Formats: sequence, structure tokens, C-alpha cells
Amino acid sequence: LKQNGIVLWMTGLSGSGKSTLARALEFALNDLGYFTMLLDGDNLRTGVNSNLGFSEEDRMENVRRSAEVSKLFASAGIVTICSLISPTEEIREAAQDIIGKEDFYQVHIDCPFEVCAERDVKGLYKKALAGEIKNFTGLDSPFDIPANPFVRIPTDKQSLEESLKQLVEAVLPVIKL
Ligand code: GGZ
Repeated sequence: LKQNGIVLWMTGLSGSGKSTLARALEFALNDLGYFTMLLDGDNLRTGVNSNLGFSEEDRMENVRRSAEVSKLFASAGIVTICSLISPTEEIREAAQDIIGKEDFYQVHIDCPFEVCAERDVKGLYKKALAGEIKNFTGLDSPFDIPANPFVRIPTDKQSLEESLKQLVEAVLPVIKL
């Protein structure tokens, strides 16, 4: 195997671009010959995590299970991309503790709440601002900006192509064996 099985942990607000970039990164890495696994919050929540909601406890459990699954893939040498809001320092530290410091690479998909709300791809912000969704991240549920991520991607300031390039250039040196 010519690749290092690590976990790229993508954190950021709903609508910040996590899923889009995660998918683009996966295609780019596959094109370069790397095996990848993409675990995405909204997919995981339809299966393994289908009994969980958005309380602090449920988010923690969501992240715990996702981190455990990510760890299994990474231990098989697969470049694992895990894309979850994972809103608090505490939650991300729990993920890092499960996966292990040496295999955990935090990617902050950085986009201000106002811009995500303006994009509102799924109409969730409109509902949340109207009070129809409780515990919405960035509104009545916290998001701690990661202090020291492996890489920070400002999706409101650059194109998808530029973001992908920034991400691939950061990731290649750590997955190459
Ligand atoms: C935040 C919510 C909420 C609330 C539903 N708060 O952009 P999306 O729609 O497709 O992805 C979001 C997804 C968040 O799931 P995660 O598993 O990534 O969250 S966490 O890591 O905090 O457990 C969003 C949708 O679910 N969604 N309700 N209240 N996002």
C-alpha cells in the first residue's frame, strides 16, 4: 500500500460547503490513485445514526460513532474523509481521542453564518430563523471556531476550484507513503 490511512475531519456550519468539498476531494484523490472512504453526517444520520437528533448528547454520540467507524477505515489504510458539523471543541477533541492524534487531521470549512444563511441550499436557515428548527447550529446551538486546524478553507472568499486545490495540496504530503 502506498498510502497512509488517516482521517480528514471536516468541520463547519451547515451549508458551509463540507459535503461539496469532501466529494470533490474524494474524486481528486481517486484520480491520483488513492483509495478513499467518505463518511458524511447527513448520510450517516439516515443509517448508523438514525436514532439521533441534535441535542448536545446526540451530537456527541453521532460524532463518537462516526469517529469509531472512521478509525476502522483508517486502520485499513484508507484515506477517510469524515464530514460532520462537529460543532464544539469538546466534541472534536472526543473524535481526536478516538482516532488518535497522529491520524486526525482537522479541516475547518470556514464560512460565516450570514453567508450560509444567504446560500440556504436546503432551506434550513429560513426554517431555523422562523423558529421551526430547534438547536440549530450557529443560532441557538453553539459552533466553536477551531483554534488551530490542520487547514482552514475560506469557502466564502474563494471558488470551489481554489478550495479544492488548497485542500489537495495540504493533504497529499500526509497521505503519501
Ligand atoms: C444543524 C441540522 C439541524 C440542526 C438538521 N443543526 O447541511 P445539512 O443539513 O445537509 O447537514 C446538516 C446536518 C448536520 O448533521 P451532522 O451530523 O453533521 O451534525 S453534528 O456533527 O452536529 O452532529 C443539516 C441538518 O443535519 N440539520 N437539523 N438543528 N444542522
